[in-house]
Amino acid sequence: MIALRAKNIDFDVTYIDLRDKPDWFLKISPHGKVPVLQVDGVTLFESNAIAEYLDETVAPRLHPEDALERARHRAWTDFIPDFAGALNGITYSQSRQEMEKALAAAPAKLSRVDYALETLKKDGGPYFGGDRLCLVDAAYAPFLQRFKLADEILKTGLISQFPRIQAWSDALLANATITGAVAPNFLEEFYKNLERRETWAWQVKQAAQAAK
Ligand SMILES: N[C@@H](CCC(=O)N[C@@H](CS)C(=O)NCC(=O)O)C(=O)O
Repeated sequence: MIALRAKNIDFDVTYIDLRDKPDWFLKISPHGKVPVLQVDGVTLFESNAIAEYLDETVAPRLHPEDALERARHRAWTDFIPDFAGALNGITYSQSRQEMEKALAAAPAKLSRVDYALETLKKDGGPYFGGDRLCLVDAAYAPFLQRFKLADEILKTGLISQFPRIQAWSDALLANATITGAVAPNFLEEFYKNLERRETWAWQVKQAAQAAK
């Protein structure tokens, strides 16, 4: 969605209830996951494949022009499962103990991204590749966006331990191309998801509300 928006591409979006996936969706999504993109009757899946297809076919280019730099960007996009896993492990933990364990494990992953921001960032940022939004930004932003919400409740201060990631996150989450790429009921659904998954974050949120 971020890549589509960054390139001003006309598109229709259908949101899927992932707890009740429609048959038509299960037929086109090989592993039953979102996102999928349909182009001229062809279905693409996997965020990175979709983003790269869009990048190769519609201007402006979001990946670096230089092949070596592009490969490094791709590598950092491939690191997403580690990064997202570290943040999601905290967000969706179900007890204080589980949350603290995930919190203790996260810096090992975040410090890698912090290092990448230090070594790859050109022209002082604010984005991963310099002053223009790139595909690495588009790939990491959704996880930073959700973690920010969770951490408003959990108050771990994790991201602030990594000033470069903090600055990056602040820049990404101040960008309307990114913040506008979520469903209209995103906030409500995010909190409902915390509740459904019986997360520690939800318990903390409830306790804070009860104490008011
Ligand atoms: N590697 C895939 C991961 C996609 C993914 O995990 N999607 C999640 C939502 S963010 C999903 O559809 N989960 C539903 C499920 O696993 O049933 C990608 O980047 O497209």
